[in-house]
Amino acid sequence: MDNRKHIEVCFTPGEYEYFKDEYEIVVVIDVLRATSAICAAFHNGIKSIIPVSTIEEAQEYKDKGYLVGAERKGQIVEGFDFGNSPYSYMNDELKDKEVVLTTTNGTKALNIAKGAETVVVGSLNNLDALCEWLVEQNKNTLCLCSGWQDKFNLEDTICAGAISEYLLSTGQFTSDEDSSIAAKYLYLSAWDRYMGFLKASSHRRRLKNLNLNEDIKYCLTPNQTNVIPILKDGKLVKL
Ligand code: 3SL
Repeated sequence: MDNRKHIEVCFTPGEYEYFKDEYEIVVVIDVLRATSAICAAFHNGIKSIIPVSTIEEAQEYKDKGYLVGAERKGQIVEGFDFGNSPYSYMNDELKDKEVVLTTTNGTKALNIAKGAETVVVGSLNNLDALCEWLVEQNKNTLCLCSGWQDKFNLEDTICAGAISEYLLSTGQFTSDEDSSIAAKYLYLSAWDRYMGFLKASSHRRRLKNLNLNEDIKYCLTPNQTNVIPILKDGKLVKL
């Protein structure tokens, strides 16, 4: 009997319904930039983040006096406190604070996954720490890529492929889905040159046009932190 656990990849939130219910752990990935910013926030001592899907929900929290980050199409939404840059969260004033965050795709994916037994946040920035923890858990695991407006994107898929490759290399895990195999091969083509490989990717172009090159470099640099944000009762906290 094959006792190995599954590590699989779902390319977009729109496909999640075909995968859900089979996995104990869901890793939500939005490399550019939501899950990288969330990891940066916890690395810098934030207490918790409430991810919300819509600007309306974010506004309700703002009206109640919360600090609220809001991003749409790469830009800070007018009237909110900050957006989605990892650098916005490297700020001592946010230490031990609870903030609310809404982003185009990342917080939407987190909310779609929230019915899963365990939901954690993945990025290239916390890659090794996350993979070591997933191996210890030894549970069926799904990487949910946030994509861009329900379309496939390269950077989240490459990160999912990196996680898959690490877990498969232990011999404890197996992958069946073609999406998982494709993610692994994309990662193997890109692992030593993320910036170059992603040069033509749609979201890298979008962010470059907004002069967000430093954010891109930060988000594509692996293993800058050991934090693993986890969803508990609708809030992200540090594991
Ligand atoms: O889609 C998202 O959640 C964001 O990360 C997009 S952006 O990088 O802020 O443009």
